[in-house]
Amino acid sequence: LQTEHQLHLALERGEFELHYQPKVRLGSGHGAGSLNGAVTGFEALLRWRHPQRGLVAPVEFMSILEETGMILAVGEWVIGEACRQLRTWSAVLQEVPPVAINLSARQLGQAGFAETVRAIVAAAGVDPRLLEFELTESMLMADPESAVTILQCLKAQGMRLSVDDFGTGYSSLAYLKRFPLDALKIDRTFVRDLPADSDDAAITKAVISLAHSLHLRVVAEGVETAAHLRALQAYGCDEIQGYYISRPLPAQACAGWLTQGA
Ligand code: G
Ligand code: G
Ligand code: MN
Ligand code: NA
Repeated sequence: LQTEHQLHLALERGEFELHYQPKVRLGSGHGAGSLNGAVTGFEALLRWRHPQRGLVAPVEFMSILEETGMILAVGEWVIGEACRQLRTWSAVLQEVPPVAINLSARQLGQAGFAETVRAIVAAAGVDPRLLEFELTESMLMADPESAVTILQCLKAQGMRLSVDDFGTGYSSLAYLKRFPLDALKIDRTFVRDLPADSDDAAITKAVISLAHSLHLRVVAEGVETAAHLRALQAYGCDEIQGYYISRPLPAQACAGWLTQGA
């Protein structure tokens, strides 16, 4: 496959890069104007800097990485790169917010994944508490017993764990309780039509209530308008992420968020 070969070359040639999208705290007193002071972390998002095509988004290549198993090598690069970035930020800042990394099912199912992560993070000399992993419900529920074991290993190393796209898959509440989670991320499909859509409003409030009952933080994704922000604030959502706050940014462009944040 032409593209598979190209992706191998991309990894060898260092054409992958991470962009970072801030998440911000949604305290009751905050207006949109003061959000820079409330960064709680960044989500790392993979991009391919193609010499001719420019910046290529994961929708164009993630399925190939997953089908071919290349996601294991690229995923290790992502963890290492996030650690290098954390080191860079730690050198110039007193307080560095954690970076969240998306995982694929193949990575979670890989034998020795937790040990691989431990080795990468130790080699980079990064505090494991500065790393968070985002997992989808389908990844967790495919083999929940082994997911519990792997998540416990990652948690024991100090990493944070969150469920991505929450509400779009099938989670067993019994397992939600057993996974050592820190946060649920409400999928952006539930946020898009807030506050007008009363079903989405009901679902969002229910997820926030469920999360808080389980002592988890709630992050709403896909916040694109002031109306989204205000609705989520009224429902008691803890954190928000989305284009209204910031697009995913190249590392060098995060400075404004870092210096005023944490
Ligand atoms: O960045 P963007 O919104 O285009 O991402 C599209 C999808 O690709 C999202 O589902 C996101 O979780 C996924 N994705 C982005 N970066 C990574 C990554 O480093 N690893 C994995 N496994 N998925 C990623
Ligand atoms: O599946 P996951 O939640 O990891 O996907 C993250 C994706 O969502 C990234 O590709 C990111 O670029 C995208 N994204 C981030 N904020 C917004 C937003 O406000 N609106 C939309 N439509 N997409 C967003
Ligand atoms: Mn994500
Ligand atoms: Na998501």
